[in-house]
Amino acid sequence: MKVFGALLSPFVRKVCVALAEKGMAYELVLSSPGGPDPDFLAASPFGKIPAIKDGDYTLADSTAIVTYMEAKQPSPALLPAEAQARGKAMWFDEFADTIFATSGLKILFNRLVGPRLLKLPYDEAIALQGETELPRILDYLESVAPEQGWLAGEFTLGDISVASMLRSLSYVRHGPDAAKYPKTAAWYGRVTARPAWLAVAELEAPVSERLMPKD
Ligand SMILES: N[C@@H](CCC(=O)N[C@@H](CS)C(=O)NCC(=O)O)C(=O)O
Repeated sequence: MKVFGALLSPFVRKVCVALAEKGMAYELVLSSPGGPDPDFLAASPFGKIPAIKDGDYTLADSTAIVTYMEAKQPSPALLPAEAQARGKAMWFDEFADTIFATSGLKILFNRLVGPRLLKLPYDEAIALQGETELPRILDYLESVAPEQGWLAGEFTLGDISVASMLRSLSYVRHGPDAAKYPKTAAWYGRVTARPAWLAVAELEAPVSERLMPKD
């Protein structure tokens, strides 16, 4: 399976970690939003990352892709069978991809992706706005982060999605803060110690070496 994208993106990292959790082989094809690879554009009708090509089958959107993977290879499950746990897993995935990403990406795009990577117009005022929105989101996360184990009881897509958003924010100095958010930081530590996460982190290492703040 080909995954089009770049590992700085929380959505791309989420798909790669989910594939690694399932032990499914993939090739990461470095792609930026918008193109120009025709295979990527065919897989992602709106030019967003990630997208996949699996044989002749193409699909965009991280949650759609993981849902496809889950049906294709149900074990180990990332979406629980039990109703309440599945509902919570989807909630945390949605929380990460919409509420958290809406604010977090204001910072990531306007401090890193726009100015340093894609050389696109950026606006520090939008980054500052994202920063004012983050505390409510991080306070919520701290209130639901479990003392042990995972966000939805068992380990699910929700853990991967939320941790991946936090990982991307560490590129702009908004990663987990153990002093302020100890339960979140401990849970994040558990997610990022899993072999699947570590395998993707190894792929991401050249990106982090280049772009992570040094102090
Ligand atoms: N809901 C989508 C969001 C994908 C997304 O917005 N990706 C960003 C990169 S982090 C992107 O491609 N942005 C470019 C654009 O919106 O045109 C998913 O989960 O895959």
